[in-house]
Order: sequence, then C-alpha cells, then structure tokens
Amino acid sequence: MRHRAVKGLLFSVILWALLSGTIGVMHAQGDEGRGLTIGFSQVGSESDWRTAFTEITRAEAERRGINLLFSNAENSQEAQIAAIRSFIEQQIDAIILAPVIETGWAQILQEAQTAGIPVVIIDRNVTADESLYLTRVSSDFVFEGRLAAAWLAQATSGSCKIVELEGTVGSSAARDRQIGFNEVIALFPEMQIIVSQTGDFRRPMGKAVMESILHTEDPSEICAVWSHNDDMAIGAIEAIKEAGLDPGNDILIVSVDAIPDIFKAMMDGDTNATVELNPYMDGPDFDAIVAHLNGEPIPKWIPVMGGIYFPDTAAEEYAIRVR
Ligand code: GYE
Repeated sequence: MRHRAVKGLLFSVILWALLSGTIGVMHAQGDEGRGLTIGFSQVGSESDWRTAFTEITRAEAERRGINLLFSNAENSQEAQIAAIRSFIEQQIDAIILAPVIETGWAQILQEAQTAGIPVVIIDRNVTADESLYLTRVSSDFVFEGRLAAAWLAQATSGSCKIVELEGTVGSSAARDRQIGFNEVIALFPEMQIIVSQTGDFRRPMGKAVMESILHTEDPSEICAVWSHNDDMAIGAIEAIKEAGLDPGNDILIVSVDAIPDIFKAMMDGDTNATVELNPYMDGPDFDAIVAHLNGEPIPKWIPVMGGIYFPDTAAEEYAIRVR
C-alpha cells in the first residue's frame, strides 16, 4: 500500500513540476523599462546559480535600456542595507532586493517607502510586512524540498538514512527547503536525517562538512545526501570520492539549482537528481516595476517554476544551460 502511495505521490508531484518547469523555462520577452534607473542589491556570488542569476539580470536590464545600479554585498546584510540607503539618496525609480537572510529589513524598507521608491523582493523572502514592498518574485522553496524528498522516497522505496547539507543559516531558502523535505520524509518511518549541517550554499564548505561527516558517521550507514544547492552537492561529491566511495551509487545525491556543473556530474555518474531553481526572474521583476509605475495592480507574489532533472537528460540540459 505504501509503495503505491509513494509512486502516486511522486508521479503527481513530478508531473506538475515538469509541466510547471516547462512553463517556467519560457523567458519573458518584454522590453518595458527603457530609461528607468533601478538599484539591485544582490546577496553575493556564493554559488554558480547566484552568478548566473546576476549575469542574466544585468543582461536583461541592458537589453531593455534600463540603467541598473548593481551592488554585490558578498553575503553581508549591512552592505545590502547601505546600498539600499544609497539608492534612496539617489532618488532612483525602483529597487530590487535579493535578501541574504529573512529578518532585519523593516526599517530600510520603510525608508524606501517614505521616499516613494517601490521595492521588489526577489528570490529569498523577508519577514517584514508585505505592505513595505511591492511584490516578491521567487520560486516555491517548500515545493522544491518536497520534490527532492518525493524522488528520494521513490528511489529508496521509503527507506534511507540521509545527510542534509543546509544552505545559509537564517535564509528562507534553507528553512523552506528543509520544511518541504521533512514534510515528505515524515510519511516514511524508515527515512530519517541522521545529520544536518550548514555549508552556507558554498562548494568548499559543502566539501569540508561532508569530509567531517564521513569521519563522524559510519559511511556505510549513509544512503543519501540531500543538499540545499548544487554547489554544496558538488563539494560533497569530491569528499565522497576522496573517502574511496562512489557518489551517485554508494551514496545517492539530490540537490537544487540545476546549474551546468551538476549536469556534468550526472554525466559522470556522480549524482542522481536536481530540482531546478529558475534564474530567469529578471523579466517578471522588471515587468512588475513597469506595471506598477503605470498604475497597474501587482500581486504580492509572482512565482517562477522549475522542474526536476535526472541523468537521462543531463547532456542536453548541460548544453542548454552552460554560459
Ligand atoms: O539555491 C543557492 C544560492 O537563494 C534560493 O542561494 C537561492 C539560493 C540558491 O546561494 O545556490
């Protein structure tokens, strides 16, 4: 009975994801915004996905003729707040904020609102009241965690001891992916997370944490690694290989982002599944700002979708995504 439940759950979740993923991959081709000055406070450059997201957004701004003032905060909330304050002083048309962590934004968002400058939250979330920003453009991190767990449940028939590599502490991405993943594995008494540690979404830290776990845990007990992003998964793959084990076989691996390097790892047989985090949020983002400046109503959340990908399509996905 339980196996039928697993397959039913997985089929419906993956079918929805693949359909929404197809929708998500289409990239808005608007050209609204010409002549606007928009400030973009970006988290940093901690992962390949973040770097790609930045490049895509800057290219779209240039294509549209938007004057984008870009600030890379290198994962510092203080630097993000200082950048936003500078944008406000320059009295620009709008601000895009990709918040490194959830808390601590109410004051600066209030300052922007008082100055009459709309703010769009992009990617991770904030705990500040939604009246303080125009909208949020993002994927559904809880869904991403559910999808990863649904695949792992099906791949292991609901029995697996799991190592979790968490993202940046305090970020909504790490918290919500963990919530979604745990919701699904709670359906399977034989699936449990035996150790969970942050690698801060960074490849070197993912490797260092996995090296440590392979010393403190019995490697033969580890069935899978669930990594909140591909960069930490790739670090873990290196650690697993250096420990003389076969990643993707001795230890299954599932992660999130769908970056080119994870598809290369799939082609090498080193990892098993990645949930896509669509980096094309620039189109919906700029379109929302233009619509707002034209007096149109904007929903408080504009979702972008992603699918789940496996080794059987890794070569073509790599070719599509490599930059
Ligand atoms: O998964 C990771 C980046 O905020 C959801 O941040 C994003 C995450 C993404 O460091 O690669």
